[in-house]
Amino acid sequence: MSSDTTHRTNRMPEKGLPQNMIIQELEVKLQRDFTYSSGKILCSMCTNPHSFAKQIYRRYLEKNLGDPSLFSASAELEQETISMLGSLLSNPKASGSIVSGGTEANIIALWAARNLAKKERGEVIVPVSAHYSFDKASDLLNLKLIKVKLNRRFQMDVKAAEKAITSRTVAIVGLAGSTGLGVVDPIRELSEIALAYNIYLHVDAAFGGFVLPFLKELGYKPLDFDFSLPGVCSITIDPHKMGLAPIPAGGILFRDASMSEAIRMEVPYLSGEMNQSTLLGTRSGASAVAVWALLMHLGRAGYAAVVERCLRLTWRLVEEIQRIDGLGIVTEPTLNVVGVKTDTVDVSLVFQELRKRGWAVSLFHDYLRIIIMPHTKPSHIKSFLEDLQKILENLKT
Ligand code: 0PR
Repeated sequence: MSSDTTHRTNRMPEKGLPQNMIIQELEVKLQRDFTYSSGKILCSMCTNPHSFAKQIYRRYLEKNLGDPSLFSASAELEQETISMLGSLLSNPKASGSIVSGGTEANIIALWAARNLAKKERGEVIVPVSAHYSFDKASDLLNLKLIKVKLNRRFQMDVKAAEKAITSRTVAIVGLAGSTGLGVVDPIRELSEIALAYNIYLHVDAAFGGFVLPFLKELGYKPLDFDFSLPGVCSITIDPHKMGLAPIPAGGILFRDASMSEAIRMEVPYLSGEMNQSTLLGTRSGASAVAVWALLMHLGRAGYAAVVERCLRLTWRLVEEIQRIDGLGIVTEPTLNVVGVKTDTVDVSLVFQELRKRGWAVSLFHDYLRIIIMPHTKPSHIKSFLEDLQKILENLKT
């Protein structure tokens, strides 16, 4: 028996079991998992996928984009999806792929940058706030990651980035929605530097890609981050985060096809024109088709409405946090990510106490990260704040 109440399965049964029995057992075994619908998940960039996307995903499960000679229609839908995402990011001519997530997208971007630069002992300049997928990417690609400091607003320090440029620099990475605080780096300035030094600029908008394009029409301050800036070569934008798509669905978009060609592999033994520009071989066509369907179903207005709800609730949370004695925010949010700090009690104890009450938030160094996703309702935030206040009072006494 394992530490919890369910039995640990370690061998395939000799004789198969009836489906309903297995489903029953799964229901028991999976009970311990958090669910989005409970409202207790306040630490995730993922959410319950949209029901229409789930339906489409199930319907086209057998599609394999690893072999576009067999699934050429699915491959075409993938390209239409990339064009739609490209137009959301000010470049309908973008090329790219629907991939397994932000990690694969970031690896692909640095892979292309490295191959284009053709430099020995290549270096990549990232802000210290960059997602750990860049550590993975640089390790895999044998690139040295140069991490530069942040300014007072938790953005990449542009001067420090410029200073870090050497003859070995193959890419600069800017974040459009940092993992920790949802901060957007000064991408316009980075674009100018990238052009001046002729260096590849990748923008990680894994989270922000489905939020930032809507800020202006929702009355928030718009921020430049996309292909409208001429130095931006590629962008990560993940449908399985704020895009409401089923996991796995990441997106890597290149300004033009010549960039993705830097990682293109010919696969001569499969029939038809066969090449791949992704890390994975066999990969989900259902993911790409589901994203296509969801973009068509929600449209710009649908996504704007989702973003509006999340941002409104984010700001309500910020106001409430600021009213609670001993609590404050790390920085004013740009997206639906809030850093909460306390100077009266140990933040890791607050984190633990929240867990005991069933709340999942993230602990980043000295603050708690809360992400308001589409599954989060005002009632969840209300009861979260009540629990938080009780925890603070108990810890203080
Ligand atoms: N880039 C940024 C800016 C990210 O925040 C993330 C993931 C990635 C890239 C990598 O994306 P994939 O995880 O799709 O490869 N950031 C989330 C985080 O670390 C991932 C996550 C999602 C973590 C859901 C927990 C969770 O419950 O917070």
